[in-house]
Amino acid sequence: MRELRRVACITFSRPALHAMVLRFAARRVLLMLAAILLVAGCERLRAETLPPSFDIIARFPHDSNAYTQGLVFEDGALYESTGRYGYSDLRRVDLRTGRVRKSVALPDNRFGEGLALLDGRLYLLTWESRVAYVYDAGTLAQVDSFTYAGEGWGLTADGTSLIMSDGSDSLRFLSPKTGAVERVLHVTRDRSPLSKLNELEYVDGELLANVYESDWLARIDPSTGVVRELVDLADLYPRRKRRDADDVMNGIARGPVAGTLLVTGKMWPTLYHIRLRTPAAR
Ligand SMILES: [Ca+2]
Repeated sequence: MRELRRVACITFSRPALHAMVLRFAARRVLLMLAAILLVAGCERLRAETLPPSFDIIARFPHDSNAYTQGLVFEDGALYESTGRYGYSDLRRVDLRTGRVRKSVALPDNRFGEGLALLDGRLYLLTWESRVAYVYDAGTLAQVDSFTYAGEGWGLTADGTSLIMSDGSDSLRFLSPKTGAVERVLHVTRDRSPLSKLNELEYVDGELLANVYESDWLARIDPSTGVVRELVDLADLYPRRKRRDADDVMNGIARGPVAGTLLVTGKMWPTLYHIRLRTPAAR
């Protein structure tokens, strides 16, 4: 008992107490570091073992001088709009060979942007010029135009309205006749705005969007704006293989087979025919 009492009454000098506190703090830091490394290792392992989010069905040649802004495929015809001042155009392309069958140049002071096809007419945006050109899809002859506010980035159509992105989280639904705004859809992911929405494609009741400067493809509910899934397409054309001239991923079109897509990037040498491994596609 006397021994126990003595142990219970042990007192520490101040330097010894400081040393103990430091040792205790150092141990906690080491434990936290170990936990962080363990979690990071698990995340890496999980990323390495995740199945790819898509299957590549085919690869087609793509004009590596095409600064792809809009991509549309319908009834066997591939339409593409390209950007940059002095180089912008609208073109009809042979899917298999990548050859440009017919093209219409935009004025040198117009920077081509998104492209949509609705009721036999092609609609093409011009970034900051606030004018949309309307073409006959058969002849590529310009038949009309209208103006819009702000910037024009991506464009698609849901069968009734044009849907336009402007680099923000907002998508504007426009009247194809007048360009008037019918409604604005705010896109969110985990209740936060998802901005930098770029090229668009409306497929099977869903909006698909490239997210500028990323390899993500956002699957958006067109009625609520909620992102159902962000599909990572980074492995489609791995960054380590991209040439200096290759710019960002951009360009989505419905594919020639149901449930498939055609995707590419600005100045990319290849256009990919893919099928997403999403729940909706399974
Ligand atoms: Ca498109």
